[in-house]
Amino acid sequence: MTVTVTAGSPSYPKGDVDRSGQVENSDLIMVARHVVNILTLTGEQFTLGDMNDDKVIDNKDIITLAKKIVGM
Ligand SMILES: [Ca+2]
Repeated sequence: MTVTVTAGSPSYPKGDVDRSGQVENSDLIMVARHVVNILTLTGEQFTLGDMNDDKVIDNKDIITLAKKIVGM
């Protein structure tokens, strides 16, 4: 028997910027790149990276995301 799970509208955990299903170092790198203007996060990725929902991605979000990754 094969069970196929189809997510109609997938939702990702806060901080999962690359939408891999896990909050990990690669997400932190993307947020850091956004902060230093190497990368521009938009739409859902921006929302996922804006850890404190203040509509700005800055150092505070990097710190919050880093703490989440290391389990603090
Ligand atoms: Ca923020």
